Amino acid sequence: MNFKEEQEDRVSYIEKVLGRYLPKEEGFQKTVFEAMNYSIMAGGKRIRPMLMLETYGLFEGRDKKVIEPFMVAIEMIHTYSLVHDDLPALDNDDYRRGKKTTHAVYGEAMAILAGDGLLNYAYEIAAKAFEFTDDYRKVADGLRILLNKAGIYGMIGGQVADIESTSHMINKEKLDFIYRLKTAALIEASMLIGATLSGATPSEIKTVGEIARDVGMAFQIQDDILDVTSTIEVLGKQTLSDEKNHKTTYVTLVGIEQGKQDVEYISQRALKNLTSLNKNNEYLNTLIETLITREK
Ligand code: GRG
Repeated sequence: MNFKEEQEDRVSYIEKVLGRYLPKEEGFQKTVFEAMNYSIMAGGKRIRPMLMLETYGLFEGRDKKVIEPFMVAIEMIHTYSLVHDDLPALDNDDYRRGKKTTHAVYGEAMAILAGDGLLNYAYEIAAKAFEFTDDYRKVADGLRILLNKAGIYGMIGGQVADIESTSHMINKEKLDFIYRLKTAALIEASMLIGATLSGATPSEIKTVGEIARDVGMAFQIQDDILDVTSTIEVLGKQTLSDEKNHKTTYVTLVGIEQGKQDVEYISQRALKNLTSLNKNNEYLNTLIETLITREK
């Protein structure tokens, strides 16, 4: 199998696992279940659960039953952040993952609730990992990482600084802070949970954290580049969204060419760090490489 086929294989496995944990669309709260399921099954690259699973495998984590609830949880938290980010009060976007955004289909109130629902349900599902192992300590550590990186010292904190930085220029230091929190934090959570649940040593976990931070930073810079160079057809969401929302981005600060070079440099640093772990996961290596030139 080539890399693309292996990737499709993994995406279809992840979507099968997601499917097993989705709420049934029934009862008086049926509409919010529909909106949650619409948002999460709308597509997406599934990078976060994929990085989690690959990092778990990197350290010989074998029992998929334990990692699966966390994979579902991270994708649900990521999806909630997109649903809320697209709301009229935030970026006010109509397309996401090639489909109408959740608020465009279900209305603003239901989209807010669907986001809230995904966030809370994610934690309920992650806690199910306790049912699949006697090693409660590892699951508790995984939960602590998930809660922290999604919260005010992670993704939400980054989003706060991001919102307060619209309509005026900010410096590189503040932009780095925003990207580290609003985007890299969930990628860090993904890889750190994979490493923690598989029993990696503290020093290995530290290195994984550094790799993940680099992958997350490069991912957000590439996101900025694609916002000005891509099209809605390829990206599945509106382009020039940052300009519309008067945001300082990596591209406005350093330009497209320097941005591309930085994506390459930061990703190569991550790959070097990955090699230093002396573990072998060819797929993870190639995945990080392909993110450098990703087109969507
Ligand atoms: C609570 C009102 C309220 C808002 C919260 C926390 C938050 C909104 C937003 C998080 C910030 C955010 C959306 C960062 C963008 C990260 C990013 C690059 C997303 C795109 O990820 P991909 O490309 O998306 O992996 P797919 O669709 O492939 O899953």
